[in-house]
Amino acid sequence: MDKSKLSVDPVIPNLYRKAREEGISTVFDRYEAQQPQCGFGLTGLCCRHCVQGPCRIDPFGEGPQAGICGATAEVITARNLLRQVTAGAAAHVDHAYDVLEVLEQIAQGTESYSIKDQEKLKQVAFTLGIDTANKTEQEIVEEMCQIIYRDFANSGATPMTYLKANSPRERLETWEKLGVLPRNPDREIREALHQTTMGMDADPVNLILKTIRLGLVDGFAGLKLATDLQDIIFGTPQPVVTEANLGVLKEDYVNIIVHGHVPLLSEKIVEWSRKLEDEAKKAGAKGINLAGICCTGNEVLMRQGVPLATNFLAQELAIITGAVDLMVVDVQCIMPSLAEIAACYHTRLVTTMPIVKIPGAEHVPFTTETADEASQQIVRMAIESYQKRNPAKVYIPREKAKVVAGFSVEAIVKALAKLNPDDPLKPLIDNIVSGNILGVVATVGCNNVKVKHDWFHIELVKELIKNNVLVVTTGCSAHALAKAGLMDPAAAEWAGEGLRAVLTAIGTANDLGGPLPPVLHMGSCVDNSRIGDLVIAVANYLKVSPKDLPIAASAPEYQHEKALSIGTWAVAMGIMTHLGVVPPVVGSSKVTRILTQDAEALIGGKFYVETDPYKAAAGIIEHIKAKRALLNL
Ligand code: NFS
Ligand code: SF4
Repeated sequence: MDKSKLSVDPVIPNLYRKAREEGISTVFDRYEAQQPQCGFGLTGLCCRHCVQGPCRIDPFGEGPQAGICGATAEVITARNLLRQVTAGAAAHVDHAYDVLEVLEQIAQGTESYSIKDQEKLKQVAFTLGIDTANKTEQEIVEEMCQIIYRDFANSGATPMTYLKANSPRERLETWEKLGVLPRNPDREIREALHQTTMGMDADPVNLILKTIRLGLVDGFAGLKLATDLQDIIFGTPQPVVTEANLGVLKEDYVNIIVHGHVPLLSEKIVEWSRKLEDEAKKAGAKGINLAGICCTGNEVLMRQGVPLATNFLAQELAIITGAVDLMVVDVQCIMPSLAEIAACYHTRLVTTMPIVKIPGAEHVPFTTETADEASQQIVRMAIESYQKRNPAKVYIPREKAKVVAGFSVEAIVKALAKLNPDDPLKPLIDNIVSGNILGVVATVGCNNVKVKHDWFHIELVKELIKNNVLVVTTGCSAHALAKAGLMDPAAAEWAGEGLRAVLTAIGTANDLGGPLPPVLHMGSCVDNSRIGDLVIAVANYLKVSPKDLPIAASAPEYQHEKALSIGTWAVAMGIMTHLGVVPPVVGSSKVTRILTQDAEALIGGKFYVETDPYKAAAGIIEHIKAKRALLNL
């Protein structure tokens, strides 16, 4: 494959060539081997929901227009989308539930974890209506767990407490009117799977409304719940300075990479890498160097300043440096190919979760009870592995970028408070009103091998900031922008004049000796809930609905089902959500029209599909300007 077409990340071509020379195939080669990909699948027109199938609908109208059971294009595409969004929501809810169990174990006295952020605990307790006066920390945690567990045990029609407690009234009314308020999240996931089996729902509108409901399940029982509880246990992020790209690997250190999503594991690896530093020195290394990939990388970057190795699409190339002594993974976005590639080097690949085992990897079971022992064992395995590293196979790229990250809502408010201690949101709002900030866009989501790696993220964001749009970001989008230097305060130079002035004013007021970066890293994909919180705070301040704000979201290179469920939640929040990759629904013009047009009148948000970054930027800016006009700005 032509190296120049793979990525805009400067480290990729050399590593890709190294892989080829060593006879290793990567995601790029496997993608090529899959060409041409099936047109029925690409457009969502293939159904395998029963064993009479697979059935396919001819998009050109010449062949069959219904599956064997009679399901039409609109039924099949809507049903497939609902299944994907349900799977995405299930992944996030399962993640949040794991953290909830640990919170409960803290109340029961486990020594593996503790409460780091009492402030956040009180804030979440307050939101849930818990009276914290005269209660011990343990009592507050117990009560909080009970309330949240009740959502998961609820057998009636009552909507989820966690959603109700965290949503603006106008949104709740809209969702109620549409009949999309979720009840018990587990029940919603179960029902959606039922609803999409053979011989069930054949009404595309009803299927799409259920999809929106599952988006809300994701947003509140997944994203918001996970972020809140993780902040309580591990602390709410505050600004950190670190670095990004494979240049963060170090030749004479034990290099450990954490990859996956849930900080329960990665935080422990950080802790034990620091504690076992001396053992690494005894083994001849200068110390232990930790770096992250994917969203668990974001979690430890935001809270611990751990540097970022790379994002989703380059996870294999990290191993191809030959300098990774051990890669430890938990859940989600882990390519099964890693085991085969690690076997070509001294790299040890370690799985830790009962639901993620990869033949060829070593498995070290990780539970709350074994968290400390397992983490020590894994760090020691890395130290052993370091001694087997083959210098002849090592190539560490030089490239890395400076990153200022850690922008939780709390951190943003704290920075703004330096400008106006009594009314911290006012400077932000004033600058939006004056037009210094034209609007705010969240770029989120993955890499997708169908798009030149990182290219869409970077080009889109450069266009936006040039036009005075403030960009907040999470996930692998944040990684792309970090590696491209957009989280270095020096990148404020690329921002338009108005935005640059605001970034400089905030930076100066906070004694940063320069501006804030034009792109604010708000965390992992579950931390999209932070963006939701910020949107709600600004909307409440202005006494409008989130749907009225001059904002948008974009998933330029998304691939995962989780990205589809997050996008659906954003649309349900009233936010126009751009997709840079065509979603597999275009086989039905009706379903496409509902999602990209009709949705706006119903719920305030809609999907906007555009595969050219410059046109997408223009479309987003046009949307922001239209929203400003409606607010008389
Ligand atoms: Ni989000 Fe994060 Fe990356 Fe996509 Fe995967 S790591 S949870 S799904 S690929 S952004
Ligand atoms: Fe075909 Fe209907 Fe079965 Fe789907 S559910 S595979 S369309 S017969």
